[in-house]
Amino acid sequence: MFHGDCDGVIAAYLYIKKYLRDLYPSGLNLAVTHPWRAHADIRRVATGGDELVILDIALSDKLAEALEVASGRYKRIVLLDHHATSEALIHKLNPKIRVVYSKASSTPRLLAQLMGTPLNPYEDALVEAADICEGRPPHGGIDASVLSLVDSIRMSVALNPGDLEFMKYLIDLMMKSKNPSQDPHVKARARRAKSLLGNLLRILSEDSLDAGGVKVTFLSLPLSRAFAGLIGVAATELSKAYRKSVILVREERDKIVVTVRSVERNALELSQAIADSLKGVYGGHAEASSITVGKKPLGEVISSIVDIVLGPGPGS
Ligand SMILES: [Mn+2]
Repeated sequence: MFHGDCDGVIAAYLYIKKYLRDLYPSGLNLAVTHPWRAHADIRRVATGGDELVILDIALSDKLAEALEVASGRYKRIVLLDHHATSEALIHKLNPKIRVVYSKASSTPRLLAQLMGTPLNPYEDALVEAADICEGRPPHGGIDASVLSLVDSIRMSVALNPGDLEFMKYLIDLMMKSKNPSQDPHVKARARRAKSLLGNLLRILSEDSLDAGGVKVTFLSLPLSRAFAGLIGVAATELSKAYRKSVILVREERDKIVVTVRSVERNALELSQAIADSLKGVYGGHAEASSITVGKKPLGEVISSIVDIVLGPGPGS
């Protein structure tokens, strides 16, 4: 089970290639998930077997509980993750669960460190791409082919991050050492995602407000549904375009999700303050994080966030 994003799908490929090659494809049950629903997906699809592997999913109390229940159904459970917020929760896991954790730039990077053997150039390009997808700035001499990998994998996945069939398609391309950025199906999906992203960025900037050097923007329920998978990428792009931190608040059916992108690497501090004030749960990295809050009016959440960003004003 892996995270339905760029570094999640690359991590799935690398893990399978190095540790589960003999079982691929028919001996494996692949599942794609997201941090906010991983606990529910584990209950639903992790019905038992030899080994359960969870890749690139930030730990939460709910996930720890779901893994506790699942531990009775598997001989072995392995969790590999690089999210900063996971560290404090590792002690809550059943000691039978093997945890591979380090604050690496991406989960594929963590895997590369774990394997200890040098990567071949194909794998190396994918690990580099995963790092960039996770926000590490590309270094000066970076190969253009790595950047096209970033673009095509990130965008094609974002078009529908819950699409397991497409994730399997991508993993299969990588298992055959084919270049995803040259694949017609991947290219077509990436193109569609880019045109949607352009529309989304326009909507987000039109509706944004500036609060103490931070861009605060929002999406109502219908828009947040229409652009579902692209919201994280859009927040990152918006932050790059304005060279400012971005807080994107969106309404979902039964909750409010706040996405934070920080240029000052203080996303976790901001997220903690927002989560404390609105009684939510947060997770992520110094550059990118998110908070999930129970359903309340969008306007109310936005004004609380503006208050937090602006801090105590004069006379208060
Ligand atoms: Mn990820």
